[in-house]
Amino acid sequence: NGSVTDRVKILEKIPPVANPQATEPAEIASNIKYHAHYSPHFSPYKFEPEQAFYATAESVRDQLIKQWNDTYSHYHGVNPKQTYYLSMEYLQGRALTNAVGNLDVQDAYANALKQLGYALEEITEQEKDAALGNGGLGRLASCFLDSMATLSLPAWGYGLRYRYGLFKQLMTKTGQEEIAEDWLEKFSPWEIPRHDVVFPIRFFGQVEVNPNGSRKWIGGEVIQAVAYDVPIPGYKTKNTNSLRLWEAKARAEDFNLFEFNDGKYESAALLHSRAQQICAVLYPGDATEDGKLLRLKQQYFLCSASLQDIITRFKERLGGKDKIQWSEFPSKVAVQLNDTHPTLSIPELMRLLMDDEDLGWDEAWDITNRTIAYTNHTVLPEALEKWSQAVMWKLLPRHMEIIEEIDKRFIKMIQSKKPELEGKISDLRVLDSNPQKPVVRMANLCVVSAHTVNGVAQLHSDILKAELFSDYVKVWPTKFQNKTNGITPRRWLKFCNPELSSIITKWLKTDQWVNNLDLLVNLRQFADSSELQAEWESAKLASKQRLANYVLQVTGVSIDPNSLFDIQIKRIHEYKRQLLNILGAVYRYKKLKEMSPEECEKTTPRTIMIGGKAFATYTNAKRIVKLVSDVGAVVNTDPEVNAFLKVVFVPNYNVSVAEVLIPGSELSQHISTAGMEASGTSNMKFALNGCLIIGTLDGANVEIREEIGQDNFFLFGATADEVPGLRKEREQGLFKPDPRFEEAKQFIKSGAFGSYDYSPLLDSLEGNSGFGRGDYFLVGYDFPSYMDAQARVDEAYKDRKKWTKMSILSTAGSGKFSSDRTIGQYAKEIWKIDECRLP
Ligand code: T68
Repeated sequence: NGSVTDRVKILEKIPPVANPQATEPAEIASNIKYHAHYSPHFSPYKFEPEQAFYATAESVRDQLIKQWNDTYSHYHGVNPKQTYYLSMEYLQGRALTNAVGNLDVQDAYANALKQLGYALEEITEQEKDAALGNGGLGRLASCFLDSMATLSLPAWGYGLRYRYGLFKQLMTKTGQEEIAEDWLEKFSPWEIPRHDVVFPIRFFGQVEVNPNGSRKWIGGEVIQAVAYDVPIPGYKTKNTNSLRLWEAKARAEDFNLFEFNDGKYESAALLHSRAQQICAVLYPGDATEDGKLLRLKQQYFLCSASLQDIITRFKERLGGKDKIQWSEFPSKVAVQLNDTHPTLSIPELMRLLMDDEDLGWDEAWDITNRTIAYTNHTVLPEALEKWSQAVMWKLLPRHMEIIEEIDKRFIKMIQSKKPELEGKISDLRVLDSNPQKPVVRMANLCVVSAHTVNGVAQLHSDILKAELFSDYVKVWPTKFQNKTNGITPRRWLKFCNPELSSIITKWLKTDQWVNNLDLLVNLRQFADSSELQAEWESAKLASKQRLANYVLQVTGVSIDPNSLFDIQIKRIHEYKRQLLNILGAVYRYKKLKEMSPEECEKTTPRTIMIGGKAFATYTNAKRIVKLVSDVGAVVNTDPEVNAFLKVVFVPNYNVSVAEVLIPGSELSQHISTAGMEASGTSNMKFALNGCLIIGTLDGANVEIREEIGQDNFFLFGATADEVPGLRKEREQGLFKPDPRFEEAKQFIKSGAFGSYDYSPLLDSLEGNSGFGRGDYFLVGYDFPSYMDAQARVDEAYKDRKKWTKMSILSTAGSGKFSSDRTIGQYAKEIWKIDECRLP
């Protein structure tokens, strides 16, 4: 890497040429130079890494735009049934590595950048993560987009273009602090504004009844939804799909010039500032009434804009037939709701069909039902969305009329067809008319209206059928399905772990595994080969070294790549039990302190890393973050134990941090209370990268263990069917805690990790937690079996040959967890769509 003047000199020698089809390094370098000069976002002649990143990204985008246009016109011509994936969240992470990888121009780009004085990695590091999501649900949506494009499926994502995505987590003396993450600070090179794709969105107002009985929603305030397309390239296909993100904008005529000239600047621009609020932040705090209203506006904004767009395209593709066959709509359109957040699509589609297209109720209902499917991602009662009827009447009066009618007709249907469920009606209804707080239950609205409802792992889907939705199963026995989650092997193995990927390709003698992940089973036959094991271990060591460098850079803590790298990364939540992990670490630390130096030498040295964000208003989660970092501060500076234990809180966990952590992991923790984690997806990423799992029989852990073999999985803890009984026993005071559990808690209480008041956290583990649900997550009950499993881990790690074999078998058994498999099943079993591959 030369100096600035060197780079300018190099740059001078390269002619700027815009060529979206460039594949040769020299042509690509010219294309990059073209953008550095003629897409003038920066002052000319600056070609620092940042400018080089934007110019490189724009040159990649040229190619994406070409493929996107070709794909769009292909779909337009063939007019196949198309899926629309509606999600309030996408966790796309960085796009450059993925785009050049999927376009298969990685080497050419590396070479072109070399000519310009840069290494590709240096440039990709410049990109900010697009973090338009919270956690697993958002990342799942992004993996699905990758698989839909890779399978050449006519399928688009719809979402919101948040100005500020998920907050940036700063670690300070008091724990987590949130600051706004400005992913659009400069601009995003990946989005293409479509100023011609604009739809009006109404809020508030009233319902007008016409003399013929038809109804129309009028008045209120109207803002505009403008489309921004993010191209989604598939791997080994030219199909490039779209993630269409909506931005809210007020109309020019709503800017009150008269008032502005009169000095009333704020009221003059009132609608403009209200429009801006809609896409300002991902998941605005909804503790206040205004916050709730804003969140509801966001949801409706996504649903209405997307459905208007879908209907417009449906009409366009009918190719000038003067009579629209609405009954054909469900054979051209499948809409998938990612959780209940886009539920308003249901009454919105009904409204558009009835009020704008003059269809009758029965026809509109039939179309809506045959179009919409719903995915559930949680059984936690507090996470099931409920909206106040009062707020809904105010914001969406026509939709409330429609929801009331859906509710009324559902009750009637049950009374006539399933009279035995009469007593259950009040639980099954869409409206909860409890006079204290009348609400709309969004999950019920989805189940009643959608043609298919699915869970995200087998155990979760079974629980939905047996518990949460059991009575609906009696009404619609075939409505419920399972679609076990998956992850894209492109981002989560090929691109983030190139060392391991090449080894796999070498041993399988093909790189076909990248889009046929089942081929990984063929690694099993080599699991005992000492040659493969040596290569495997050296790839792991390289990734561990990279991870150690990263940890040093962001925390200042130096960790030993020869210690066992043990990682738990996910949102901080009590049910995910980071507290169990840290209590285990505390116990380990205390025992090390009691050991002689010789005894310490016999232990397995460990580096425990925990990362994740706590929701800003979730105080107990924030206390957990604080406890982890306090334990780290003591342990990491204690010379007696330093060589045997380190505890690191990895700050600001996000997609690109995961891409460094996962390849370098050897053990990962997926230790939720059984029955509470719907699936988990990082468990799949870790297993795929040859990391062993310590975990409960929860979510997709169950299926991972089946696939990779029970001997390769460190299992512990109560099972989902035992949990309710154990909670009861706990309430009745029948629980006898393990002395190790008491000792760990006592050690924290003694002030060993500082004087911060952890009592609310520790008290939550007692019978009298104040919530009336002492140790609801059963940390105390599972602690002894967790510690026993950890002891098995320590033993297993001492036998390196055996450990490496287990690691190989983890990767070999991960084929099922490709999101290509998941999306293939959605396409066939729910959406009924076929591949529509660009020739
Ligand atoms: C997760 N859910 C599940 N919710 O917890 C996880 N955002 O088990 C599963 O693997 C994953 O979904 C994918 O299926 C979430 O991530 C959210 O992020 C959420 C919840 C409410 C509102 C907004």
